[in-house]
Amino acid sequence: MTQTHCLLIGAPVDTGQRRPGCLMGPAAYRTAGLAPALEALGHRVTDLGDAACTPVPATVTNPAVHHLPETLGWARSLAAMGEAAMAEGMPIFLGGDHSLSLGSVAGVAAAAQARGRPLFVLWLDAHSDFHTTATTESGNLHGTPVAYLAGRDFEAFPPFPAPVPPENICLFGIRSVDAAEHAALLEHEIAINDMRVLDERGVVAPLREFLALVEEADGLLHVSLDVDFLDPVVAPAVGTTVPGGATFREAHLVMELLHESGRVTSLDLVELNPFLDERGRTAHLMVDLVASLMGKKVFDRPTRAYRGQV
Ligand code: Z70
Ligand code: MN
Ligand code: MN
Ligand code: MN
Repeated sequence: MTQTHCLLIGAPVDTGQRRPGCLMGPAAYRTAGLAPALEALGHRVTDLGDAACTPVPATVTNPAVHHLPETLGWARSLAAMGEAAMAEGMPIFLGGDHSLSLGSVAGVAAAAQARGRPLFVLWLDAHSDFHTTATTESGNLHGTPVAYLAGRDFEAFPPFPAPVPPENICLFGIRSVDAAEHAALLEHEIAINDMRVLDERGVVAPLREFLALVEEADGLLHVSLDVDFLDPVVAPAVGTTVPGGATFREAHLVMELLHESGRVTSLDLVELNPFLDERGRTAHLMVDLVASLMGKKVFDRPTRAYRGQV
């Protein structure tokens, strides 16, 4: 099995929404044994510790937006750490709320651009996170990173390095979209695999279609895994639970297909709120999912099935 150098980047970001607790995320992943789980699969792990935040003074027109200087500060430091880590191996960002992706994906995109490789983004989430600083009504910047990485107008933030073309973005699992996001998504050629699609087609066909595009373009693939992609029955440790999410088995299958693709070059783990967890079960599930993404499986295929070959 190929060994990956995994670089863990703690991102205790709590400013992209209003419920305290996500800042405990990196500690929860470490406590749940993320590093040993990766090492058990033969990977090399370097824990870079937690990023720091120096607030960046700034304002935007929309008065709803809150904690802008802090969120900008996190984005700046995470982009720098992410870009540097891409030169060493595979950055894994331990969130922290989803506003951390305003930085993580920017750093990854800068690294991809420097290598002359196209970047693809798989967004595993209940939400489309397609607000701009101008359209968000909640003012919660965790609802904005897809718009930023797609290159939409974004006040106060540095221009996104090499915006990701809409055809390279895949939203997967979404089931909560605000009106302004809905209207904007219709204007972009972003693949939208909402729950209606996944119920009808399952997770395999739509994911394989997207992975085929990555393969064809010889692209790098960033995966952003929001805990609320999962059904709250199996993953209760999130601020806003949205019913009807991915099951335990669907989520593992997605991770196994991603591993088989051999294309994933960076990963965000976001929105875990350990304060809302039940005896660490959500943190442990997230660690298990990362293990599946990094090659953990019951058997190597093909195996003998009852009367025939799989
Ligand atoms: C809504 C907003 C959101 C969670 C992302 C929700 C955004 N679209 N919520 N992740 N839990 O406020 O912009
Ligand atoms: Mn999200
Ligand atoms: Mn979400
Ligand atoms: Mn969320």
